[in-house]
Amino acid sequence: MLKIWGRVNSVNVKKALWCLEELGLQYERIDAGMQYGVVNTPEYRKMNPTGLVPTIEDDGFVLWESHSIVRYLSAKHGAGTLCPADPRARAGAERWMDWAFTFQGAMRNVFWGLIRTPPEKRDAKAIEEGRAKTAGLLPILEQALARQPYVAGGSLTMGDIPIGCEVQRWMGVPVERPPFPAVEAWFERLRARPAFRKIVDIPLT
Ligand SMILES: N[C@@H](CCC(=O)N[C@@H](CS)C(=O)NCC(=O)O)C(=O)O
Repeated sequence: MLKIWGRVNSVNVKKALWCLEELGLQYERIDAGMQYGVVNTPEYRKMNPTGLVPTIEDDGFVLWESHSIVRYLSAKHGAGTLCPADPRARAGAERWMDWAFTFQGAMRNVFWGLIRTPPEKRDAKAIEEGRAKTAGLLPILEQALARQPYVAGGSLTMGDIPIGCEVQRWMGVPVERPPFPAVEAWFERLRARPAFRKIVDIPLT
């Protein structure tokens, strides 16, 4: 059975888990990272020299980097669905996967500041800068989703997975959010999916 290492509150682990669930695959998850450790053991470092999560092992094939894992699983088990068959449609989906790391970078101080830092230690300036930067990126996603229900077209693809996980954090942090109706409608479509509710849309910790 496929194995995945990573704690459930990691945004990057969520991407791989959501993909596994969408594809209906069986897997064994092993807690790793932060309070669980594991990532600094020689055995883990041999699999993943970055010491980060997630990592998967699929019948002897080891892979790390969450977006590469989502690409791999989608190509192997979701060809024509999560992984579009047409090269241009596939590239369109992958473009949003790459852009999700831009979004993650903007959100980093907002998430860490408000969710993982005690109030007395928060850097309000860094949080506000991150909030403004994230709000400044959202019109790009809004324009795409005003044209079509999912980032790469009419149905859910791997392109929605990383950015869906990142936007869940944006929707969950206590900040002022300018209205983005198409993004909000897309987020509700994601929320209607059992796999998204089970893996991604859980309280932020
Ligand atoms: N680009 C990598 C980044 C992985 C990463 O930064 N993972 C974080 C969790 S989201 C991590 O391992 N943090 C340290 C830890 O949990 O111990 C990926 O997408 O897989």
